[in-house]
Amino acid sequence: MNKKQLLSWLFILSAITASAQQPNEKKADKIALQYGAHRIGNRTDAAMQRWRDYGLGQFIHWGIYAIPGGQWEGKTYNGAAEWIRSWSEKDSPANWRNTYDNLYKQFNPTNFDAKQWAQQAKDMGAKYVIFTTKHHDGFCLWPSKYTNYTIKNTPYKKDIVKEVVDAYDAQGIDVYLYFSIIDWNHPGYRSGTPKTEKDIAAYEDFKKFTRNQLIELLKNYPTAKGLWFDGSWDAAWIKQTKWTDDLEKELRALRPGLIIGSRFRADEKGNRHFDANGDLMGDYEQGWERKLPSSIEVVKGNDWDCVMTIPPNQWGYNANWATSYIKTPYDLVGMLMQAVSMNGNFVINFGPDGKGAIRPEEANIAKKLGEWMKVNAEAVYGTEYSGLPKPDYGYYTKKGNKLYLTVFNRPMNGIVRVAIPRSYKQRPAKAHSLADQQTLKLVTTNMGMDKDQNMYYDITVPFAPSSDMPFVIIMDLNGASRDNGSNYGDAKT
Ligand code: FHN
Repeated sequence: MNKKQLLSWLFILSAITASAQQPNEKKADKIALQYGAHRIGNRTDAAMQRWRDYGLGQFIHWGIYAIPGGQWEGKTYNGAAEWIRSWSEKDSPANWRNTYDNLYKQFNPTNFDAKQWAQQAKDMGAKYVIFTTKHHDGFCLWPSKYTNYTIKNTPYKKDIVKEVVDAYDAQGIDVYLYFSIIDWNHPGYRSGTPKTEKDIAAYEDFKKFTRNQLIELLKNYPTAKGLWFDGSWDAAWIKQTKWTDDLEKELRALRPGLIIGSRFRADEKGNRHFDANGDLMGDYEQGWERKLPSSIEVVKGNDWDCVMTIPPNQWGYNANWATSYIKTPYDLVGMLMQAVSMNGNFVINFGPDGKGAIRPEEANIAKKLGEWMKVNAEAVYGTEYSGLPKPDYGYYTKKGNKLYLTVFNRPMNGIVRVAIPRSYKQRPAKAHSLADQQTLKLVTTNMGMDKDQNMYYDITVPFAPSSDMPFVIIMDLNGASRDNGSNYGDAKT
């Protein structure tokens, strides 16, 4: 190697090292914060490792809003169905608020079968479920001691949260309790910062109530693995820096190993998710709602989850799915692999109807996903970012010495060309298909490109696609880290 070649290699190496460091990059000059992140970097304990390995989760939005399902008296609410209580006077049926606030008196989900839900989630391949104990309307699916607006005072009466926790626990699916800070039912709830004495006292009452309910949930459901917070964006809540910080510590002390995302509290500068120093406040980033990061750099090395609706933006049951695009199992597998390929969990939302049934479209999606997961889950559970650039064929995931390529774009000539940067420590030695364990022909290919930074491995995929779903190639990364081509032809310019 001549001096020029050596210098250019050093330059490439330093560029690679710099880009590899980017995900963990933090601001150099930190400001002193009392209520910022409690920890720098990801948690390393067993509970969090378990969370990290889930890959696929289920979200369930269920509550009183499932009764109207986005419409009432022939009128259609033009928003997310679980927000229907906030229907404006101008567009809604007369006396709507009052109607909504009395709907719980008819909540009697006679088709609800927690065991059936849990079985369906298990068959889909979900490793955890996030269940709405209380959404913004304030209605509690557990018999909270601190309000009358609960399941206990409906014709159904029974503790739905307990039924869900027990059924999912029995299936080995971890449960996370969704809890909305916003509570439209509590008289002390305020969105704007309380200013008058009366408002301040009312909000103090609301804070006590919120704390009581959270402690109650952790005590009532001791197997729940974490709390999934929502509705924490109000100015009033953001201002409660010390109080929320203390409460978070109290909840964690009550339940060692408890997992809480980045949506609970704000730092003293009013920052949510990330504090003023850019450090994550919580155990994982909870900002990926109905969106996915475009590259690994964007997630900055943090744990994260993506929660996704099947229609565009409906979480609770909406009777009318006819006019919107409904994501297909293919779409969802694509999103799942995009998430896990960048160290994220992917959580698909279901909105059961007012009687407790999961709609046929969702049941079908769960079934199709389950069929795919049954064959390909090895590429999902416990895998991580491969350290390789994203291939055009689909997504890489990695576990130990195994590199998984989930192929969405099958090449016309049936040869998948895997490009591995020369700087990458491992090399594919063998390949086989996950679906049928068939060995696939793998040859190294010297493309003879000038100053090429990649090495190429051609894998013949002999099978004609047996379905319209993606398939997975597994590569054993035990190959020696040696070059598969000489540089004899490199230009001297
Ligand atoms: O307003 C809610 C919405 O209804 C839904 O619960 C989602 C789920 O992440 N969270 C809020 C919007 O961010």
